[in-house]
Amino acid sequence: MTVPIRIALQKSGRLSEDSYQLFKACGIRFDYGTGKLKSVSSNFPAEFLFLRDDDIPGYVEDGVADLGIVGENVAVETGRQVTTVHKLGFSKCRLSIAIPRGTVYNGIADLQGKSIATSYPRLLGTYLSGHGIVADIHEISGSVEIAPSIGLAEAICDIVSSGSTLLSNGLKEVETIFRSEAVMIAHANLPAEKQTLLDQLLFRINAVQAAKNNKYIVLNAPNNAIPGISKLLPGMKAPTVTPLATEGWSSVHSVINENDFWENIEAIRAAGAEGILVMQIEKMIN
Ligand code: PRT
Ligand code: ZN
Repeated sequence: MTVPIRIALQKSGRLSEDSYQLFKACGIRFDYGTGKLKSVSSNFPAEFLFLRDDDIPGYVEDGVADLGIVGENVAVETGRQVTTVHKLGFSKCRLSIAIPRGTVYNGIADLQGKSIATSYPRLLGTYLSGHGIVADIHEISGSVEIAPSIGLAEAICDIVSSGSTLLSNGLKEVETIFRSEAVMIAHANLPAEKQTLLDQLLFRINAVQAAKNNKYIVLNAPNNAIPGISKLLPGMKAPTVTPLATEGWSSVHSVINENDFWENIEAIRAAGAEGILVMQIEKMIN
């Protein structure tokens, strides 16, 4: 019998829902959000543990869990010996230094000798020493953004997403020290059978992510426009071109990348395409 792979997920927080949705899109079913601390998948050899995100790297390092999903900020800050096996593309944010809005800032040298409150002393310390800055780092575990207004520190270093928390606390972002997204981390020495399960999981995750990053496109064009359009739509190998019932016309089927979709679609229209349909792809396997 296969020993299940143990996967640690955040119990409740910014990573939880997207982590669950990722496994769901990979066809892996398990009970989630029931308040339980552990759940066994009904259709994949996996067991899920629901924990606080800060504890996940430690559990993975110790081998209590084989895999975990955390923000890169947490993975690096905890300093645990784990392997980052995949970037997951959600919970994107940045770790930034911010100061009161009215304070003049000419560059990082202005932070020399300043007091900075943060929950990320390791990441901040590495960044500052890399820039030759010695500052007084105050480690606090929450509500970092109020530190300057209560006189605890002259600056802060905290996670920023939209920037609205900084704005509403009268702060301005002056240095971005780290960019983060959710990552899958793994125990450093997985036994062979667990590595096989991880490979199966990564195969599914790649298919789901590729599908998310691409769209299926169908269009009609006069035959003389097909070579030009095909160049713009290379697809997975080459586009599928089939004749239309109307003489001299063809239909082109391909995939188009989500990132530069609007730019490319203009070029495709200019090359002679019409009747363009764009559809979501559920899974994409190269
Ligand atoms: O309870 P547990 O310890 O498990 O959760 P937590 O409260 O420590 O973490 P949680 O759920 O808040 O965040 C989990 C992870 O999500 C973080 O480690 C980041 O990798 C990522 N993430 C993405 C964020 C944000 N966006 C974010 N906006 N983590 C925190 N914030 C906070 C930030 O600390 C600040 O207070 O949101 C505020 C800033 O947001 P904006 O939009 O106002 O800029
Ligand atoms: Zn946490």
